[in-house]
Amino acid sequence: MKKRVFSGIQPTGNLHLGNYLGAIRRWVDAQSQYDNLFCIVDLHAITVPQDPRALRAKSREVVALLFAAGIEPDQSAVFIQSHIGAHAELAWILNCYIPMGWMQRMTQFKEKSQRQKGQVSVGLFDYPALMAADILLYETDLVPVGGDQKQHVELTRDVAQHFNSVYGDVFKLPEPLMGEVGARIMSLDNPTKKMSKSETGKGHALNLLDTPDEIRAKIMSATTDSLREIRFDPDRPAVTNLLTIYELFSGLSRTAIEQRFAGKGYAELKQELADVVIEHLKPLQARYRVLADDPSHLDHLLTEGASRVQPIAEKTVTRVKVAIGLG
Ligand code: ATP
Ligand code: LTN
Repeated sequence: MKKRVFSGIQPTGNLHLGNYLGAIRRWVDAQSQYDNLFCIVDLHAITVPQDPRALRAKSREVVALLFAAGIEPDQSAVFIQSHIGAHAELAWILNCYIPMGWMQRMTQFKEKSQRQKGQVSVGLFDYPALMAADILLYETDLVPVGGDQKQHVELTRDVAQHFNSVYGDVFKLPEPLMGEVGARIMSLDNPTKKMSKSETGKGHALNLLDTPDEIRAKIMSATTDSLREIRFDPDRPAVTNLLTIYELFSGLSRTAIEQRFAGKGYAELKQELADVVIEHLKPLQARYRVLADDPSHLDHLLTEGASRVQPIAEKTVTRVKVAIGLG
């Protein structure tokens, strides 16, 4: 029996290199080892205001990008969260077992609620309960995510443990799965912030669907420091971020990379970085265009994904209801 992997991605903004290197590429590389479920989390997306048409279009775009990046329908079920009613149902139940204090500690909520210009919704505060439901519904073993989501997976474990201690063995405890390199790709214009879909500044993120010219322009104007030497150094986040992206795309070792750029300047590093990023994204973008041109095929893949996961989700909800005395 293969271990089960579950992960989610929000259909908001533009997918960027942080999403790709921290999450999607790792899902693709490991998919043959696992039983994989990948969910487009549109119910999470509505924790902040969304335009209805854009949201539906983005969900399809993300699905097409996942397949274009190499997710294989025969190894991985890809589905949309709102197509499976059990996510919201279990989230409500878990809500009632999560102390307010646990939620108040979540750093993502603190950051996102500060950024929110209008009202902050209860849903944004409750986001981790829905994420816990996503994971626990499918008896997930492993949750491959970027470093920003580790705290949410830990909360998921905590609520599962708490629940099991009261009601017996209802939930399986999941583990987060993170890469050593690339778990936190930083913004190009501010290397103290993670690259994020919700930041809209022009030079902030490298998006998977950016044209070669856009990629090169963004990399060439990325922030650096005033030192000369090109090397990996945690005290120099800007150059280390560029080198990390280079490392992940080139497959070279850190020593080899530092040797390659010894005595060279930032302009050369940036040119070479732009070359590898553009080269790597070219086939992905070509596959994306083919998939995006065939919406009925995408819908077919989504229906198939949903029908594979639905029975697993229903079984869990039934077990939970029986355990707590509902119905
Ligand atoms: P937002 O910042 O608007 O919340 P996001 O860019 O974090 O969005 P998500 O859809 O929430 O995007 O994340 C999808 C996956 O990408 C998650 O596994 C997340 O951990 C990972 N991820 C997001 N940003 C980065 C980053 N800068 N570096 C590495 N992984 C990341
Ligand atoms: N919160 C995650 C997206 C997400 C997720 C999940 C990831 C929703 N449900 C379940 C892993 C498992 C994010 O913002 N990246």
